[in-house]
Amino acid sequence: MNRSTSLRRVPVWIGVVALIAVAVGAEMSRGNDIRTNTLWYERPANRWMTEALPIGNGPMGAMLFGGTDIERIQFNEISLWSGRRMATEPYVENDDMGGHQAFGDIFIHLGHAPDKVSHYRRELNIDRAVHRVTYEYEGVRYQQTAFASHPAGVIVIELTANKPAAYSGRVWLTDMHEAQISTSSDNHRLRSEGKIGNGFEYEAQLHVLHHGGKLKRAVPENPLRIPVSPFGVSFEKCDSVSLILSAGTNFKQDHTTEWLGEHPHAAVTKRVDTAVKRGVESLLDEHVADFQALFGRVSLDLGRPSPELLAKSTRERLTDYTQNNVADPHLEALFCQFGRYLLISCSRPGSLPANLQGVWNHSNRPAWAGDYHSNINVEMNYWPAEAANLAECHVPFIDYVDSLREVYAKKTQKHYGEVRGWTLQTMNNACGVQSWKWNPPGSAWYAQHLWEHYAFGRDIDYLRETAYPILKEICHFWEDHLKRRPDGTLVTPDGWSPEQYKYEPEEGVTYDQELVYDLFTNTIEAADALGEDEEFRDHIAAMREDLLKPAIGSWGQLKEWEIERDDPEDKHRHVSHLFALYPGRQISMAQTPELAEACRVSLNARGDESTGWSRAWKINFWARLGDGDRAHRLLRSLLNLVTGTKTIYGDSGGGVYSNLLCSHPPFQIDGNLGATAGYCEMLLQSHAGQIQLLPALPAAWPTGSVKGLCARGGFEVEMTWKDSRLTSAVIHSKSGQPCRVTYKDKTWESDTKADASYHLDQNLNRQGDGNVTPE
Ligand code: FUC
Repeated sequence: MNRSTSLRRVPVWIGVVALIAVAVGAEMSRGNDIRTNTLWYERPANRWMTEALPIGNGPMGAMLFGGTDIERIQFNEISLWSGRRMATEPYVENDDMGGHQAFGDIFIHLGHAPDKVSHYRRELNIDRAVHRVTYEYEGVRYQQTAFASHPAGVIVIELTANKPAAYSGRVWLTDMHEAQISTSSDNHRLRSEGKIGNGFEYEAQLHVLHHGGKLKRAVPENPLRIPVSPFGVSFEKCDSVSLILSAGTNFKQDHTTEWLGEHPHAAVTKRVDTAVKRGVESLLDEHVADFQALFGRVSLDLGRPSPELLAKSTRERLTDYTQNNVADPHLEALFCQFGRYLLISCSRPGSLPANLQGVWNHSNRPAWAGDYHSNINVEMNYWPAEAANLAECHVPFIDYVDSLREVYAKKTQKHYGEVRGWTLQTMNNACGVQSWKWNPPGSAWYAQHLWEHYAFGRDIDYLRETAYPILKEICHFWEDHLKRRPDGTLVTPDGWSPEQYKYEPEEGVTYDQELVYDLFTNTIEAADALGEDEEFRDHIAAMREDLLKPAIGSWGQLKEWEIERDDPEDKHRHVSHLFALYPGRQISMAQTPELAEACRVSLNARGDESTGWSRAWKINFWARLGDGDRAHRLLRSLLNLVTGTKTIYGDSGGGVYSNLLCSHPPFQIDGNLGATAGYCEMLLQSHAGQIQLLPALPAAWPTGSVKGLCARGGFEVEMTWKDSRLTSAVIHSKSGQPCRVTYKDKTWESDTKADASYHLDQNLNRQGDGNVTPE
């Protein structure tokens, strides 16, 4: 499936920004520049989940430990799934969805005893997506550089030293499913090739390059005290050693082939061969340019850190922040950008979308199967995609939805009887198998993402060819499934407010009603944009009128159910009835202030502390309520340093690990990505027919600047502020849509000119001659 039409055209000026970013990145990488977005630590990682650092190129991810005695690089491929594959012909009912699988590890035995190592530093520079380990051992300065290249499709690890012949050691490749591991006759390449019971074939190849010294087959003796294949490669007295890894499966995103494609051998071989010929330096240059073309679009400055803070490792800064209540807006900005880093690293066009752990997974039985969870989690993964200027990273999710329509339609008909369209269950694998509870408005939630990709990007061909047909078929489901009461009201018949176990399915649950409303609104606007399908559009608009609407309950709360069951003591992590506030737009401060106030009452009752993702959602809610300080309080509560990895559903354990990965617990990436969306909502909103500048700026960020955030209608925004007041703004219009900009009580209306930038001062007066700067 080629979605190239859905990729937005990148205006020249973004390219220029990217080039500047490349130059600044190169400058910054030399020192400890405060502009650098870097996570760093004084010790190697001991634990995968809480300490190791992630790199990824979309389909492949790796977690790096930075060991000096034994280095471990654990890796994944997004399509390696156990469980069944769903097909339509013949259609067989099945709910064995298996789980996302771990792939393998690279172990490098270097033998540099930790107690003799000095000047150790392990860092992940997220401006460049490069992981680096440096240290001294017995008078030699060692350096490991690792990155995951999207264009080359490989992971590269380079070991260098400041003295010749410094490297002697061994490399092993392991596999999590007992594949055969072979070593090529020239000892340069290790290869694992296996098959999972469900028919998925997979392969990894690891090429070992060296300068100086020699390579030979490692003897079966294993100093690692961990199970590895009998053969590895040993290197002796090398000046440098580089490892090039690629992996793949025969997964194909096509149910008509039962999700199976070609054996990955040829593609993996080609990627590794090509990368070996290119060499590490050229691969690194290409990787940094590719990564920065996405990452460099947004810069965020929330305040300069003191030299004392800068001298501290990320773990120490988090400890100060969590335990000593130290203000650290620079760390907060880093956490925002870390979400963008993660999304770029695990969600690139051409492969599966980010699952519960993105792509990083060290277990064959990950929590909740590492699945695509439809009642909040996979959607939250994609909340920042458009607003944080990563529209391309949204494409894997859109392709995934597209790939499942037909299989989901079959199952929907089995379950609901004579209905058109489709919806889905809560737990989902990559190949159409679903399990656990039905989530009737789940497909409407997916449809919101298809709409948002258009709303921000304004690619009318994408809307016509990809998004609209899907929106329409999901509307068909609701046309057939909604129940009309004698008084004319339309209600969803069998709803469940996730995951409130106490109640049986019932009519008119707020979560369902709001999602159907959102679907209808998006479909109406889509038909208007296309100028087509008037009759259907009007029919949907009439149905939307009749939908049961959100209502206010006896204690001022937004009612979660039609029957008043809301308990002010209920601290449930799901806050599904506030969908209409965020990410929906049925409720807003500007248009429905009373309902917005009811959301505030509900949120106060629910409380702040919960699982990681729940805290992230609440940042977005408070931002939409225009309460920057409360949103910031939630951000602080999410940036809570924790270590526990056992599953907890309640209010303890939610936060982040020292590697900044979000803790549900355990690790779940939705909280990282949902938080990044939250920052966007604090700084810029565009859901209510206008662009609001700094709608929820907290007192904790009195001075700052942001560049590159996106607004619906095809806009990019740059702002500076000082003493908690806007000082300047540049609105860049890509598509020439009219726009209304607001800041506090001021408003400004734009012309309709594509590819134009409008420079505004703090009073929203245009600055400069002629006011419009065409590109
Ligand atoms: C939902 C949540 C859980 C968890 C799971 C993956 O079911 O209720 O907290 O995040 O998804």
